[in-house]
Amino acid sequence: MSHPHPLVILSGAGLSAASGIPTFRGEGGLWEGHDAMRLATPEAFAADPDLVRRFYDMRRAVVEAAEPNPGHHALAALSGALGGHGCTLITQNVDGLLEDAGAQGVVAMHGTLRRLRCHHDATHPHVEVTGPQDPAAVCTTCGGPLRPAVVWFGELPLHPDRIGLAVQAAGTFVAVGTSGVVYPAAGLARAAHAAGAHTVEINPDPTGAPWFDEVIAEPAETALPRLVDAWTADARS
Ligand code: BJW
Repeated sequence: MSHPHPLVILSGAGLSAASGIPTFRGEGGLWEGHDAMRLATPEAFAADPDLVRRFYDMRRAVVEAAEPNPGHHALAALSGALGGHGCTLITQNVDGLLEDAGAQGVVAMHGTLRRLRCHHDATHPHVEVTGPQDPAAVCTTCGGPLRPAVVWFGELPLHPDRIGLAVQAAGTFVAVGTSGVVYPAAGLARAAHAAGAHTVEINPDPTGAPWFDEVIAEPAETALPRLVDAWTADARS
């Protein structure tokens, strides 16, 4: 089936599941064993920075040991084949595995585990981090505490203008590996559908949301390599 261009792909934790990175919700998910409100809010960090730092140190260790899977590689190939005008990769994931696979211009709306930012002011210089965060390191501008440069509950996701423009212009919008629970990311497929895009969900446990025109009930790592072949063939024809 032909898919109108440009393509906009929104990925979630399911994309990285085959790389050994746990998803958030459902059986074995991160939020099953951890209380999100005690770990993933600015208030939680202010109340117990050591607890939050340890949680993200553990997450960073998992990510640093992980490799991109065929789903990441397929999306990287798609962005290479279609370019920035033909394809926008938006991800909620903070693991950087799309970039590791070679994808260019990834819009990481929930930030990254690979940098730290000032807790008081996100515009102060960010710092790259590997391994555990040094608890003694502080913001070079104001001396404030450093925290993972991820977007917590109650904070504004990044790049809203770029995302809004891409969604409004999408010919095809694909949501892959996301439960559609967390807003504003969860509203993007519906907005794309309302703006006239063909909407596709890829998820072995589909959400059942009525705004998807096509549902592919299959893991990202098997579905994406096949679909990307078809989407890039569309572009070549
Ligand atoms: C596979 C697979 C395979 C498995 N292949 N698939 C009430 C109503 C509406 C909104 C709100 C509300 N109350 C509060 C809000 C706002 C809140 C929100 O949405 N809360 C909901 C929980 C209700 N949102 C926010 O706070 C956001 N900011 C905001 O709204 O700003 C405006 C505002 C500001 C101030 C006041 C009020 C409003 C920010 C959200 C930030 C989310 N942050 C996190 C943590 C990031 C850092 C970290 O990693 O620790 O982002 S939470 C977590 O969830 C993470 C993810 O990016 C995000 C989404 O999860 P995702 O990716 O969908 O993963 P899962 O686990 O949920 O699903 C995985 C899926 O994969 C499943 O469906 C599987 O079936 C599938 N799968 N294997 C393909 N192999």
